[in-house]
Amino acid sequence: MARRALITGITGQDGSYLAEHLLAAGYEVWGLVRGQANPRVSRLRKLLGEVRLVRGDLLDQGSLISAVERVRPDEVYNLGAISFVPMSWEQAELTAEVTGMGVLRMLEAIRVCSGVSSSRTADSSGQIRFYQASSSEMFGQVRETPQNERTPFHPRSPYGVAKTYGHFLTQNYRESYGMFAVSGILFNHESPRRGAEFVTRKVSLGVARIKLGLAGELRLGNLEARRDWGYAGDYVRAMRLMLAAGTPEDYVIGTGRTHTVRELVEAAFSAAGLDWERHVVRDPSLHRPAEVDLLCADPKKARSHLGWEPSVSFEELVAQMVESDIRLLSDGGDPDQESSWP
Ligand code: NDP
Ligand code: GDR
Repeated sequence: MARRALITGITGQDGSYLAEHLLAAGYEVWGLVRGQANPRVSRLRKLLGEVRLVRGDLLDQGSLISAVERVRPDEVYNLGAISFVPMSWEQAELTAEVTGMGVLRMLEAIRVCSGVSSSRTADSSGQIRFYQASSSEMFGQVRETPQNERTPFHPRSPYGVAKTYGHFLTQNYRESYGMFAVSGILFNHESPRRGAEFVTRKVSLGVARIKLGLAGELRLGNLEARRDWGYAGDYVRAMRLMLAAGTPEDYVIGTGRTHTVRELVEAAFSAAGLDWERHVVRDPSLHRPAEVDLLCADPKKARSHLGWEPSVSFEELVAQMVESDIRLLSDGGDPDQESSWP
């Protein structure tokens, strides 16, 4: 019998790559989708016709219980979230509800549907396995680098705080009920399917527009922040490996290399043969109320326990994203309409 996976956040970047990965591995894949007429669902359908859909929302406990009852998954991947950090200051309460409390609702749906009692069960075999999309944003203001599974958290945004709640709650359900519940602490990962609001895609689209004569400048905020950027297709492999492991444990996933936003910009413009200094405008209104200055992963545990390695370098990733966006815009694609996914 094929293993059955339920993915929340299936219409997002990671949801699409994870669904592709699990389908290729022979899984039956279900995605939780919300809203009456979500345009991202048709984009997903075009890319991955075999995915089955079930309606539900992380804000609605009953809908999650119904979804788990209907799908009867072996594995649940909770990728759904408000994931754009600046939005979490504008809609802090909604972020807490979706990104934080959504984890509680999903864990409760699994606990109730699998009949896990309030006392700790000795054996987690045969239970629904749960993956929580935790984030390097939980580290926030770091006092040590690189960051590993034992590095203390000091989140710097309502998003980071909500993720930290979800992270500890996942750990708590594992300890309280013996559930196979794990968190992947993933560092930034990108791709041609990345949302246009995140800096890598904003830059690759900006470069493509300038290259094609559709724009003259690109406005950016803090160029000095450092991130550990990897390729999304590599990171979804790690999610599945965590749920296939013998014991439920949390893992840091990243490349172990860090770059400034300025280096990202230089690499992207030079991939298109352009000089970034002639086009980039610093816009202080894009600075955040509190910044995460430096992130760099120490992924040793994932390497030694799961055999996980990233396969795409920073330079390859940036060049691929720029090339893909030049092609997309040359073909008349409109990334703002979210109509097309490379
Ligand atoms: P995206 O922003 O691309 O996708 C977010 C997904 O969440 C969308 O499918 C969206 O669906 C869904 N969603 C939003 N609100 C709700 C809700 N109320 N109920 C159910 N689903 C909802 O994120 P990514 O794919 O980049 O990231 C996946 C997860 O991993 C997120 O939780 C993110 O916070 C986390 N993460 C991401 C990292 C990265 O670098 N990409 C790094 C570390 C963690 P809809 O189409 O309905 O809006
Ligand atoms: P991040 O990603 O906040 O790390 O969260 P983002 O790409 O938004 O920002 C990265 C860094 O770039 C700086 N920056 C800008 N960012 C954006 N979006 N737009 C700009 O114009 C700009 N100029 C400079 C930011 O200040 C920041 O330092 C992502 C999300 O996917 C989260 O959901 C996830 O948890 C973390 O990665 C790990």
